[in-house]
Amino acid sequence: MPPSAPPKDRLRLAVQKSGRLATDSLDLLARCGIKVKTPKEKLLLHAGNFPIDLLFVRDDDIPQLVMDGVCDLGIVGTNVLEETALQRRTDGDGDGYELARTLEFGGCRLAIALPEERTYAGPADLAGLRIATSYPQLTKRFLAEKGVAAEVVVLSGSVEIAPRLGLAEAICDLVATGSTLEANQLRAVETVFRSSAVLIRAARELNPVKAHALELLLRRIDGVQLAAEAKYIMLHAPKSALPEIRKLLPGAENPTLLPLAGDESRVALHAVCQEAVFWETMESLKRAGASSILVLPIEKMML
Ligand code: PRT
Ligand code: ZN
Repeated sequence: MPPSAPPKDRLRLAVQKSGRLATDSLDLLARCGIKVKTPKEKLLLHAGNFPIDLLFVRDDDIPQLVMDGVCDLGIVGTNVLEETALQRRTDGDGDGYELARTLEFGGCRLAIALPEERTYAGPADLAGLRIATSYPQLTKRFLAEKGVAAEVVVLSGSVEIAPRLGLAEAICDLVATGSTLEANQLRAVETVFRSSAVLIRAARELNPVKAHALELLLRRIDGVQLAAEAKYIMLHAPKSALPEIRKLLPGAENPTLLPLAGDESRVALHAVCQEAVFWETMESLKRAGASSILVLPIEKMML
């Protein structure tokens, strides 16, 4: 059993113990300078260099750990979060949490899929079907919004084989690449919910020590996410080509211009590009007169 209440001076963050969000969650924390040494055999780990403890649990438990006040923070998919919140509202339980940050991993969608051979013209075609899912609340909400009466069959896993087993005519499951659906001769016909990982926090107020730690953590997450796409670009260019070259740099503010030794007509340009720099951009820069183009990754940013 997890400890009942987080300590006064350390944040407690629930993360998935193992699964699709586990590695990305720990990677994000590591890039925020939060390192936990011991492997995840332990339920609760203390970060040595930041006032935060990590609680390793199943992803399904994360929303309620935060909503019940056992953890201050949690990293979870919005699919699980919204399903839990709807269930708790149905059960009359509180569902207090706040979205702290949307994270750039765990992207997927909850979709209704039908056997490939089945025709589909719109939601009305789902009427009277049995739809197997691990997300009954989100599925029922979608059906209610579309005014469709269908039966929802709750399965905890392997939902994609339900039609073959004769348990249902349709499924409502998470889709990322679509290869699981394809392997089971199913095709997605409706998107019920778009999901990504998020950092959530308990709705209650934190004491000043924890509030300060959370503020630092959020700033670091912003720094990591800002830097994810950003690139540092360096190139040489004729002074006359600078207006065109500056227009080609994606999301760059004022670049730095430096003289080149022994060449009055050309300069070195350094700039931070906030957006991805593709090969096509580099080729356009080259055509505009740039040379010696270097694109470097940026690890962290603080604006
Ligand atoms: O043990 P625990 O309960 O913690 O883990 P779990 O098995 O319930 O969840 P896990 O690790 O599979 O997923 C955790 C979270 O990752 C989900 O709640 C989503 O927020 C997110 N996520 C992102 C996904 C996917 N992509 C995904 N593709 N979760 C599951 N899938 C499954 C999907 O259910 C289907 O079986 O992958 C299959 C489809 O993938 P494609 O690529 O073939 O379309
Ligand atoms: Zn789970």
